[in-house]
Amino acid sequence: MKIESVELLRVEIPLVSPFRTSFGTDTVRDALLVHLVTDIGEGWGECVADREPLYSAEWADGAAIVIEEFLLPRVLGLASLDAESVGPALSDVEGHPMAKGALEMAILDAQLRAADISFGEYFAVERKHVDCGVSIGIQDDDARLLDLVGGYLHDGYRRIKLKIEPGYDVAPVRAVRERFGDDVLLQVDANAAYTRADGGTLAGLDPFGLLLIEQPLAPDDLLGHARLAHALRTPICLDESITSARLAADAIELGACSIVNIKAGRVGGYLEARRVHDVCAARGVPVWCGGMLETGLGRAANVALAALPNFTLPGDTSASARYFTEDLTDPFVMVEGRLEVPDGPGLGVEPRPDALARFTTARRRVHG
Ligand code: SMG
Ligand code: MG
Repeated sequence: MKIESVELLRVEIPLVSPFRTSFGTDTVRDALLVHLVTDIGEGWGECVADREPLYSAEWADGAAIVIEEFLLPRVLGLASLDAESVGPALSDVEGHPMAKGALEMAILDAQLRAADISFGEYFAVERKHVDCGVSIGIQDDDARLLDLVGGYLHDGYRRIKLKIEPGYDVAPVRAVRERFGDDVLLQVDANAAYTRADGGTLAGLDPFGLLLIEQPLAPDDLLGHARLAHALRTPICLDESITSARLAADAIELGACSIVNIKAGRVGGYLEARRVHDVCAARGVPVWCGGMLETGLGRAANVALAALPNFTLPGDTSASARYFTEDLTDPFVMVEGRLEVPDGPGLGVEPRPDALARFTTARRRVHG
């Protein structure tokens, strides 16, 4: 494949309600998109970097610069380009997995559309549907939280995740358990808001039968997570810490986690994400698909990835309506708590031209 032109777009899509985590509040999904035109057809990539470097070190403006100045020239310099050659071509650039992942996704999409193969077929998945969970932001009061949880359970979501932070942890979990009972699959995500000194507080979650606690401590604190895993009954799941398949293998061997959240952008793309899946599967560690408030483009790829066999827990792969009144693509609609794996060529979805025109805040041709 030969890249003829590359455009970087920014789209801003309002969220149906603010999404508050331990590190900040999002009211819109401000996404960087990569649009390729190649000699075999077009491809789309979505970068999951947020507007500010709060979830991780990357941010959308920075990712655009890195793609234009450092990643694209390496890919354009390849004698023979396909998705498999992207990771090795970019490996001398330190970090920036979300920028790398977005470019690789666009190239993979172009490659698969041209070959009439879906992302799911490329991953060799067998499932046609994936189970949906939903991630609920930090709420100002219990009444609002319980309303939200009740609404999502009524919609059919198969697992509830509550965002937590110091001072907002045991109480919301207790409130949800008291109202909705012990059968609801329930988990929490701290986004690294606790320290090694908080073991006692986190042990307070043990009586509630949670599926897991996600990323309680700092991303680089594998030892702290391993100690915590020994001290708690609730399984530890890592998100921010897992930046590669090798890191996943190390974290498992160190006892720092017994479940892994997989996000392609965090590990440099869907090919490395599949390798994370494989190392976890080989070690008997279940995985689930994380989310970064993706538009329908990223969601399509996530849903395909989540159909791999070791994704045995419901993911943060919610329906479009959980995020947006109107998605960039045709919406992902949940039926009986599941989303269908797209089966069209490539991502199987594309931006609707009218939605793209309305949501685009900036676009710049960086090649061709
Ligand atoms: O896409 O449903 C979604 C969001 C899921 O909670 C979610 N993501 O740490 O797992 C996580 C957070 C990070 C994104 S915050 C903007
Ligand atoms: Mg998380």
